[in-house]
Amino acid sequence: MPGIIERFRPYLDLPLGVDPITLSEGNTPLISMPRLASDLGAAELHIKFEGSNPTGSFKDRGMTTAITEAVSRGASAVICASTGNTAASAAAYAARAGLRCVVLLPHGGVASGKLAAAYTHGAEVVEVEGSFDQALGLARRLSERAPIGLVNSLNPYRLEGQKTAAFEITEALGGAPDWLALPVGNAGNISAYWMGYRQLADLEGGDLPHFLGVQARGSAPLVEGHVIEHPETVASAIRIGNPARGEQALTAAEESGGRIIAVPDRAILEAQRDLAHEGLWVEPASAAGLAGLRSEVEAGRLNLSGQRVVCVCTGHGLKDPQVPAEPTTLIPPNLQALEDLLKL
Ligand code: AN7
Repeated sequence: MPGIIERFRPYLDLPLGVDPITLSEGNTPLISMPRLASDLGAAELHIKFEGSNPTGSFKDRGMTTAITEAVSRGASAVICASTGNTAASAAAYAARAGLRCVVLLPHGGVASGKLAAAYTHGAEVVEVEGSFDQALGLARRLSERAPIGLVNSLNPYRLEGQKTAAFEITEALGGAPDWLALPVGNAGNISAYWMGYRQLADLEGGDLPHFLGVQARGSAPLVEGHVIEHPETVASAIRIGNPARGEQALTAAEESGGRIIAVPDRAILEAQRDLAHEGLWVEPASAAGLAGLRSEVEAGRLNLSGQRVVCVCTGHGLKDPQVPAEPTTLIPPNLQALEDLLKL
């Protein structure tokens, strides 16, 4: 399968004539969720399941473009700060390209599967005694002084790749959805989606979706209107207090006729469980979009009647398997014990 660069090359602002560094990212499923749609009072709800990208998150779309561009400039090393998914993706694509990769992680703040991925792909993993925002500050400053390319979403080529998810959704639905809900952390992704939809509307006409960007309540700088020094949330991927593309995200939400809101962790975990009970295991941050839709509908601020809704689930649950201990039952290896237990 071709990756997103080959599929969407004419629509991407990328240096010409370089071979893509790709892991066949993109082309992720759009999964219909009729029961959850009806709970929301919506005509249709589809999940864009970005967890089925090669490293388990949407970051791969932006990393194929960022690493390809870095290679085209002759870079030999890249760096990023990360709450985990960017690190895993950068490590994988840098490995593919034969580049040195350094990842800066907030100490103790990264899910186990993401940390393991970064190590396994051969990145140099550095933990910073501080927040993601502080780690990003370091990565940014180093990249300005030393020959090492920054592959966080401050890098415009990241957004070039990530906007292709908007193209795929429009392709699959035959048009833009009415509402698009997604989590917001460093705010690159919502900015990229808006670039994608705007580009399509300019080229082909058609409607633009309204955006519902969702932050976790303890990490909601774009809702509170100021930097959060010590962001807190169970959704570690979006534990970000000073989003690099915050202004752009607010503009995108406003221009789309939508908004950015915050939801409590409890709502995020409920949405994660409900998606899992529909067969889709996403990481906590990825459930924020659904949690946000529910909270707006319940509060009477959003009427989805007759509406086609897409919710972007950004990362796979397998990378963040920290779930509250579910009771399991231990039995001796005999049929009677199993029948007694299951009451069959
Ligand atoms: C699953 O990996 O910032 O608003 O360093 O991993 O574009 O930041 C991850 C962010 C949503 C938020 N869902 O996207 C990182 C990082 C998942 C994520 C987001 C992230 P942005």
